[in-house]
Amino acid sequence: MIRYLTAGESHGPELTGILEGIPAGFNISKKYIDSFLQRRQKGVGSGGRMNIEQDEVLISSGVVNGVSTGAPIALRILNKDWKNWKDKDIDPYVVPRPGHADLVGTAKYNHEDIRLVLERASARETAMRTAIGAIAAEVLEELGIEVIGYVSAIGGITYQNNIKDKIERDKVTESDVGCPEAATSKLMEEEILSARKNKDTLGGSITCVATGVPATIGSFVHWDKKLDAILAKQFMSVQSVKAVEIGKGVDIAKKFGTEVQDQYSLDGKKITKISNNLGGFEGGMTNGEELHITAYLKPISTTLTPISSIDLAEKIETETVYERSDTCAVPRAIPIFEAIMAFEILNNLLIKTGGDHKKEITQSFNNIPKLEINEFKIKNELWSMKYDVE
Ligand code: EPS
Repeated sequence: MIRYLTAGESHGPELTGILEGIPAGFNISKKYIDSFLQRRQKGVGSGGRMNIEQDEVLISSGVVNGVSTGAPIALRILNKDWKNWKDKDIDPYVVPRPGHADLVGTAKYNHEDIRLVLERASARETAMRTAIGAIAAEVLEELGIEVIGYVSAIGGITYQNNIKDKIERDKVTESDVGCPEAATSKLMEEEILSARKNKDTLGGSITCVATGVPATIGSFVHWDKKLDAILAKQFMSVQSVKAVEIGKGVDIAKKFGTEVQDQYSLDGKKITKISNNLGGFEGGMTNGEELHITAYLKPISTTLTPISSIDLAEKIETETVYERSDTCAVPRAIPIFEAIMAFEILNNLLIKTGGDHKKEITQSFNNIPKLEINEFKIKNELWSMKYDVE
């Protein structure tokens, strides 16, 4: 229902995006999008580039007087660093960083300098994906749906919480590493600072929680309609991500069935669950619980300490040469995951509701099943399965 394309190089003039399919009548504000972009630039572990960029979005079509018109939305984010690059004699870049797209990307496109790969492979590209998803997040807010991300691990320091604990956005924002618990935040910050001191890099994990998402979004009838699978693909597509977990997926794989199923009970007319180990999905569909997804990011490939590589020009073994980068990109990546999660929730919600204008969408939204016992039309009588196969 909604789709987008992005373009832009990390040190080129600008990032460009086109978002199509946002229905008419929703408030879309530059201020709201900019708040996502600003959060993407903050956090302990950021590199020197973030002192240069103060990202803001320019909306040049599809939103008039602050309201979506239904037409494609065109977005631009200017790269302030461009002025430092446009007249520069750029040093050759001939030693690929293991773990980055450098080596394979250069072979794939037959480039004569590795920089052409890193320019597009760079996580700078996520600025535009964040802006696009922020629009989806603003639309979802009008329907009472919110996505909150937080840092759940930095290196070996993990924030241990219960999946039923409520995550408060203020606590996440107050923390310089994006972890809602002050004591763990401090340990995470120390871990990043120590990695920087040791000329190394660190990864970690970000968990996103979506509240207010109705049940029955996504589908079990075909593999490419399963919403948990769609979200896993989206999360996986963010630079550095090497694993994605839905709910407590990793833990429950080690336990018995009777220990981990989110068993049903009745709360008046409502069917509720005693736990949420499955992170809000059953059979690829939302089940009315909070959605929980965690992305695990590897440490950044650009390390201040040289590691073994190959000089592709001289064709000899050598060591990597340092290129300015972040020590740990996890804290500032929170809004990226919030944005892409919001995008796919909205996309799949619109597949369900249809509609070109907010009014139509709100009406169908209110008709989505609430998993109340009276909604079920189960007959409880004998029946047969007949097909025309003979
Ligand atoms: C990145 C390298 C750094 C990061 C960059 C991602 O950029 P630069 O090479 O200009 O120092 O700061 O992230 C961003 C610029 C951004 O906006 O997120 C990389 O190689 O992936």
